[in-house]
Amino acid sequence: LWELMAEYIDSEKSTIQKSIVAHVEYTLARTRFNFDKNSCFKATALSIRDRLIESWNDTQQLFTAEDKKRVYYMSIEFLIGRSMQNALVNLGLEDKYREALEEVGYKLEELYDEEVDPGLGNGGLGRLASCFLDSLATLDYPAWGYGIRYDYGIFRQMIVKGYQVEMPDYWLAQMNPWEIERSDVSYDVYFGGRVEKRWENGVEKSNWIPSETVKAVAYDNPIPGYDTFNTINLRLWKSIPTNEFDFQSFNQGDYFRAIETRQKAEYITSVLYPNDSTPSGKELRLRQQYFFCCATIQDVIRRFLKKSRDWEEFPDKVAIQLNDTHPAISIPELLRVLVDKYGLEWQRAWNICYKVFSYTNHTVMPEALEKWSIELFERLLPRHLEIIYLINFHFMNQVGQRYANDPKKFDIMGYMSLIEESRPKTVRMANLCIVGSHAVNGVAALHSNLLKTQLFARFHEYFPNKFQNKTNGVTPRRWIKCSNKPLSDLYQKYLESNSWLSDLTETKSLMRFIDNEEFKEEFRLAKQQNKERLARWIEKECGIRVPTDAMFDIMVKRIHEYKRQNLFALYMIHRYFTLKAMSVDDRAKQVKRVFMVGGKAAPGYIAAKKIIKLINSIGDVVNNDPDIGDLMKVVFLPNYCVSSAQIIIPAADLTEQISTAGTEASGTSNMKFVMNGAIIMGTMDGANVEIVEDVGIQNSFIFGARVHEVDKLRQHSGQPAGTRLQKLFDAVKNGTFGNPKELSSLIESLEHNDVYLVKSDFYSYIEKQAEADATYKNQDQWLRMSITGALNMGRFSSDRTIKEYADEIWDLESVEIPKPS
Ligand code: 26Y
Repeated sequence: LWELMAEYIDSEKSTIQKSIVAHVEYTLARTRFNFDKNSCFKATALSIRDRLIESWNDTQQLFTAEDKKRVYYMSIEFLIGRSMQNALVNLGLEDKYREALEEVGYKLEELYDEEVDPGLGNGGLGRLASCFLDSLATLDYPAWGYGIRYDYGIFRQMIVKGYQVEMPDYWLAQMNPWEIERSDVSYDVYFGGRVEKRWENGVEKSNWIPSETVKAVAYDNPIPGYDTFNTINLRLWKSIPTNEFDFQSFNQGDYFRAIETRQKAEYITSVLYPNDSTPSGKELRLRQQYFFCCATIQDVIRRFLKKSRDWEEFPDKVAIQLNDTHPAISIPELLRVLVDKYGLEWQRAWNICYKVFSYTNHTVMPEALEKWSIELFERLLPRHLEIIYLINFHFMNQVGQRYANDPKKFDIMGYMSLIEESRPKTVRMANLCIVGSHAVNGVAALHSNLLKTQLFARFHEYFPNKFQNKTNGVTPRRWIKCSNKPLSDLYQKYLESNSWLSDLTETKSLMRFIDNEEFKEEFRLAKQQNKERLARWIEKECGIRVPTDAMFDIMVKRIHEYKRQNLFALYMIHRYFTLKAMSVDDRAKQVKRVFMVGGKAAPGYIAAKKIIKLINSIGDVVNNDPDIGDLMKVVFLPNYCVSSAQIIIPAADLTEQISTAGTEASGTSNMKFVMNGAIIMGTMDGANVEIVEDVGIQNSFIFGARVHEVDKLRQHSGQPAGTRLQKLFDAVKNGTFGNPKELSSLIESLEHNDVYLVKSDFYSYIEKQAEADATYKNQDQWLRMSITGALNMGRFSSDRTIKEYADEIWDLESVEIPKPS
């Protein structure tokens, strides 16, 4: 048997080698004389893609044959991250490829680093979409992702003299070996113009006569599931000009105008908006949204109509999940197509429509909700505006009837209306989504409750059954298996299988080893290896040497006032001053810490950029102070992205999850960190609440105001800071850390209008930090807390989340390619 096995493995190995060599020779047209690392990466990627295409084809054929309901996950962002390792892990081929490549003279891990990291998203929302695709494929659901193929992803962040500098991310400069261009799959998308009315058999009919056309071309990205043959599709749209349209200009000899129109068309998908949570209100952004909704709806309908049938069946075959309000125009777009193109009566179209859609909200902060000015909407999408008015007309009638005898009737209607009677008048995209969907969900229990009781309270009263919770999750394939080899090997060894990767709750059974010294030592060593890997990365990227016997205290996420990187910075200053005030003997007894912060600030978000500068300035002072040495280091980790997250997260001892209670909808890095053995320093916000439920509050450091206390505390946001905090404020204001002309506004806003309660949470924060130090001194206790956390995170696998969506929102069944027996 062994011989047979060996021969089989060997043949697999040579198949891999042959396929790589064939791609080097015929696809890349290279020889062994110019076969470098990057061409080896490309050839390897292409050989993996060949396998993906096979399973992808089988999967699509099966989905078509079975004709079960499909779910379409619509998201304007997908933060895919690198694909090679993920594909190999999911296909179960990582070891075979490693061996095959070794003989060719390359280390697989080095090839991984050759891949660009597609950053087609800003942060949590985009990364969630990608974790969801991984789980949808793994659980064999008939699912598609739909989004935009931006030419430029999220900017590359450079830190120059402590400031963020944004560089364009032209990620397609090198060929993208994963995607499949489908020039045959394309749709026209229209903008502008006017609406014509005519009467047919006593019914008014509308016809949109647009003034602009562009083409949407499909680019398909295979998404393999783990331990299954199913491979699903992420279809991203690119905009290109249409030919017919400019014929006229050409004929009239207006050559330059024709070229201009063509460039305008290409412009639509050229760049991702780098604003996280602050709507830009820009025309191009609305164009992007409609562009991708229009193409997607056409594609979905075409697939539905392949089997001729009744429109009433549409909701039995199609579920569309809206990832926030960004794809909301899909709702009026589907209605438009059903009514104007296929001639359905309004009420019939409406009954179909709301059953198809469901909407996920990702924020409770009112200023982050999307609104589009009526003026812009009318200019770009005149027919859609009419349809939105019509939806609103019917809805307002119903609301008016329901509250007919309520003295506040008109207030309630004003609040629920899809139209805001402000200057300028706007369309409220969240209200459109709530009314046009059969289910609305938040992304963590606390957040979903806030939606019901605060932000959407009136809607919840009106549609009590619409509101649900779907606590976020992350994929253990990327976030443990790919990013933390030492921990994965440990799980494999003690669980004697890899089935924990399909059911993360299995790791809990390892709690039986919590007193086993050998197990604990191996767990500790795994963390140590990850810390050393990160230290090497930091030395290479930032030129700073950090001690790996220090506590690694890490905060990585988009820079935002509500997330409170400023609170973390103030703690660093506090700790620095405390150390400075100590005797040499006392200093020697302190826990060493390396503070790390990473994250991008939206280019126009001045306060966020100042926070980056402040942290770098603190680093300049602390890192160069001979009194401090290795006792404390402050590092800003540049260009935080999916691929750096995979190195950073597994190395953390402590993770800062310190948003003001009630502001962070869920957070997902909190899950990744705890799964990888970090302990939470955090507030009772977002999914922290549920994580603490499962891992135990005694295994976390929880501080600060609870959500029910926040409103009252805000009323005293001008209160004095207290002596210890005021001292830190003064230090920034008098220039101890960076130029006070630039940075003191950060402090002044806390002094006068501390919206996010930095002052009132500060003292309980530093107390918890002291407790973390004390605990860290007891390494055995720290290790137990860390292990207990990691082993109890089963619920936060995105597999659990996706099963809940499938059962409770989409009514979806899995369709699995049979495994060969
Ligand atoms: C309107 C537009 C500018 C916009 C663009 C991006 C608005 C919002 C966003 C992104 C939001 C986002 O990433 N939200 C995060 O979603 C995560 C996944 O649900 C949550 O874990 C996290 O708390 C939330 O901030």
